[in-house]
Amino acid sequence: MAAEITLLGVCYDGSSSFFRGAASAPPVIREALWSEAGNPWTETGINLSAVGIEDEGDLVFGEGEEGEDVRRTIEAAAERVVDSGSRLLVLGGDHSITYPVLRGFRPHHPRLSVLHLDAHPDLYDDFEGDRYSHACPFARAMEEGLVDRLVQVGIRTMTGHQREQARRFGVEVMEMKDWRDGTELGLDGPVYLSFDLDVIDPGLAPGVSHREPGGLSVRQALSVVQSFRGRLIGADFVEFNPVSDPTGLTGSVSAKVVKELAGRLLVEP
Ligand SMILES: [Mn+2]
Repeated sequence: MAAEITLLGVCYDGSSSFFRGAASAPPVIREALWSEAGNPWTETGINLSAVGIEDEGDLVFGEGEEGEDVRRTIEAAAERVVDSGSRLLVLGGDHSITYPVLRGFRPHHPRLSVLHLDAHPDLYDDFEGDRYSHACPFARAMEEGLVDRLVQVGIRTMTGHQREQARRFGVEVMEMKDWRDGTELGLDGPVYLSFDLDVIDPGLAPGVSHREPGGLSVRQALSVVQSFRGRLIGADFVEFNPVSDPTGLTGSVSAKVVKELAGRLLVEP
């Protein structure tokens, strides 16, 4: 029988535009997740030590390993897990990995919504000449029809071009400036959640590559994860950069979010 949840680390930051380091995140998140400083229970009452969590370990890509081969490897690994019937929880890595992961999901989900928490819309047609940059994954996913609905929460870095892209693809953008707690996102059916850590205010989670002030509190972000409607069928957690987290605080925040994502993956609506 397939494990209920499969963890997969993707140690890749070759598509980061500004500051590398996210590739080193997966082992740091695991260590914080299972640390004896805490316990394995989610806030929603699930003991993660008692459920079937399989850890596939990490896909590790070396310096200079980029491009099509990397994307194919990530897609194939995601698809293997989805095929097995287990729910995939991906630990990134930079945000570029979401596009190949969604390619792995799509064949099994003729109907698929994506809930995307992020400071950035990541809708650039290309970024500095790279169409597969971590600033572009949702442009690629929408172009390819990998997603039926894309709902973004926490956005606070819109540009004219990305506003145009959002209109073109019919993206439902909930900008941070307009956010109200308890906003009903209108999701139903299968949902994939892509959680970019920089959606959280950098005062609370400074270990990211692009600090964008004015974000969600940890509590607000957890509340979205715990309470949106729909059935969570897979998730990724990306853009934690341990290089800019000397105190380890952001590692703790990361583990907390990943824990509640895992709990939510186990909830049957
Ligand atoms: Mn971001």
